[in-house]
Amino acid sequence: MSFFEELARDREKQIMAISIVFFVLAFPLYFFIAASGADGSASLNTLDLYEIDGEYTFIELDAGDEFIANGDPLMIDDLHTDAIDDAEDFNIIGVRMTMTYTEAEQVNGPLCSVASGNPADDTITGMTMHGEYNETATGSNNGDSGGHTVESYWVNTTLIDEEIVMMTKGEIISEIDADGAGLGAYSAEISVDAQAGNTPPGCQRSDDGEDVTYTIELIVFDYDIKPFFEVLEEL
Ligand SMILES: [Ca+2]
Ligand SMILES: [Ca+2]
Repeated sequence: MSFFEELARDREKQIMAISIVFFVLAFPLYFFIAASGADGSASLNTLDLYEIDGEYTFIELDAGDEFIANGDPLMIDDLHTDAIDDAEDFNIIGVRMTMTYTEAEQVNGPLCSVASGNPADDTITGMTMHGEYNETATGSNNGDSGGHTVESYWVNTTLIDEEIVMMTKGEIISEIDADGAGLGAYSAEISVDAQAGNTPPGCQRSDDGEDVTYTIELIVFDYDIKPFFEVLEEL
């Protein structure tokens, strides 16, 4: 009786043959999957030279133009990333508030048309707040006009500024990926410390505050971490 005739009759041999075929197919597949999995985690944990290739974009969260009275801060509350479509898909690494302002002082007196003096600088302070991350920056209108920006980050921007780093891919991601830290509530505050300028005889100056135009934007950083040698090959 030939092997195949035996196989056709013997149930035990049939099971054995099926098992052999199964293992012959399954083992290479198993090792292939195991190897590719090991490779993936190895690239995350292997110390190597990498280039961080990224791009900044800004998403407006709020904007306005308000007269802010001296010593009476403007509170900007109730800002939330829920108002932004697909916010959870963005790597929100920080927030920035840009402020621009002019100078308006009132002059009053019989001799103002002769000599009205000069305005004095106002100090404008902006603060952004998001969870535990608060940042403050101060600017001056220099008695005329001006502007300044306050920026707050919750990732390592120093690393972003480096062109080539010697780290593991996992470490780089943990430093530059916000991992959801940019989601949630935001608020801001702008205050004006107004100063009235000098007053020649017969003319008075007063300064009630200042008109401030502001924009609050989320800072989004899209990145790609490339092995440095791959970058070299591209050149
Ligand atoms: Ca002033
Ligand atoms: Ca003013």
